[in-house]
Amino acid sequence: MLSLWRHSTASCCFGGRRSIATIISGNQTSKLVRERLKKEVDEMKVTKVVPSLLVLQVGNREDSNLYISSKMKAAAEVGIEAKHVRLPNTVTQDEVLRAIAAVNEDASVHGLIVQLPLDSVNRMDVEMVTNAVSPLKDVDGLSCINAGKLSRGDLNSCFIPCTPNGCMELIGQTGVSVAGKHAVVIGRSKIVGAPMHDLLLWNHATVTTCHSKTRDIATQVGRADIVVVGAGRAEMVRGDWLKEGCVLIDCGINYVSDASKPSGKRVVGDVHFASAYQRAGFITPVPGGVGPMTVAMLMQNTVVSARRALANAAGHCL
Ligand code: NAP
Ligand code: LUD
Repeated sequence: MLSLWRHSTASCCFGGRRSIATIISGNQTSKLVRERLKKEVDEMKVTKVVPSLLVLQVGNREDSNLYISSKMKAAAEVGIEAKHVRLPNTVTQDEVLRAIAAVNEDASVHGLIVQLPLDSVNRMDVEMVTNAVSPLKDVDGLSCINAGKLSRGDLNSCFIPCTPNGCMELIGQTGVSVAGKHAVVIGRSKIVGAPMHDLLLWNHATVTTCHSKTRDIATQVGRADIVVVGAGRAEMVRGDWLKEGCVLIDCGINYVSDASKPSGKRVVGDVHFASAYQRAGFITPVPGGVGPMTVAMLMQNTVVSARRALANAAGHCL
């Protein structure tokens, strides 16, 4: 449990309440993952295979640029060869599909992701674009083949989406076992909520998934031993919703205006940190929580993909 921080500030015991939460650091946990992967990539060098990743971006969104640059930096650190291809926002869907098909055919690339959202002036069918990525290179785990395997509990033969996979790593850091626990997921998107539900379920939690039509979310959350939030609503989950001592994982990345910052904005999660910190047993911060784990898990999936490609090539030579 190297990456847990017990803050030394005075703990709160008003009215017999327990003390403040332990912070689960994604910055520290992701660093450990990157160090482990670097060793694995170094060991692969004898095989002359260097894991390689291609990140395809459509348009030029500022947030996507930031996330992609973190991915490029992590890849360089681990020893993964990474390429960032940016197509202009005037590109057509056919051109995007052709670019994907070309990478699918290129045996030197082990991982391909299409950064979302697609920032294009033309109509794009996102489902068609994500499904065009070969399931064997789909290191984001967003194609329906990988998502289908995950939903059936076939966890060892699919790529698991990076954000939920990172959340599971962070939950693992707490030492709290998932099996038999009641977990609540807020959100049902293809990239966060739905795969998070599947992962918790197949790790034997009893899972309730909430969404925008769920009535009385606070009551649902109050029953949970483990809460994962991916709603995209700044500071929505309040401390007084929580069961005392729960594990609280905040995927939210929301930019709110803040005149005291040079940029005029700051990033907050989907959890009201100050109140949740008084009640949860473990909590992830934003920034420095789930975000860096998303990047680390992408590196892990890319290394796994390269290893599978190598094993396949060896099989063909026999
Ligand atoms: P999304 O596609 O907009 O999905 C949001 C989900 O939350 C939907 O299922 C929606 O319900 C539900 N929801 C929205 N408002 C709600 C409310 N008031 N109560 C209950 N449920 C509500 O967003 P996403 O891509 O999953 O991302 C969610 C958040 O995570 C965003 O802040 C995003 O920036 C962040 N994110 C972070 C990472 C990371 O690495 N840290 C990665 C991906 C996303 P409906 O289905 O009914 O619409
Ligand atoms: N699309 C992602 N779209 C957006 N935060 C990310 C992300 C790093 N195909 C596809 O990379 O996995 C994806 N695959 N996503 N995201 C969000 C989502 C995608 C979000 C945050 C971070 C990747 C990150 O490193 C830092 C942190 O939380 O500490 C910095 C946050 C900040 O803005 O300061």
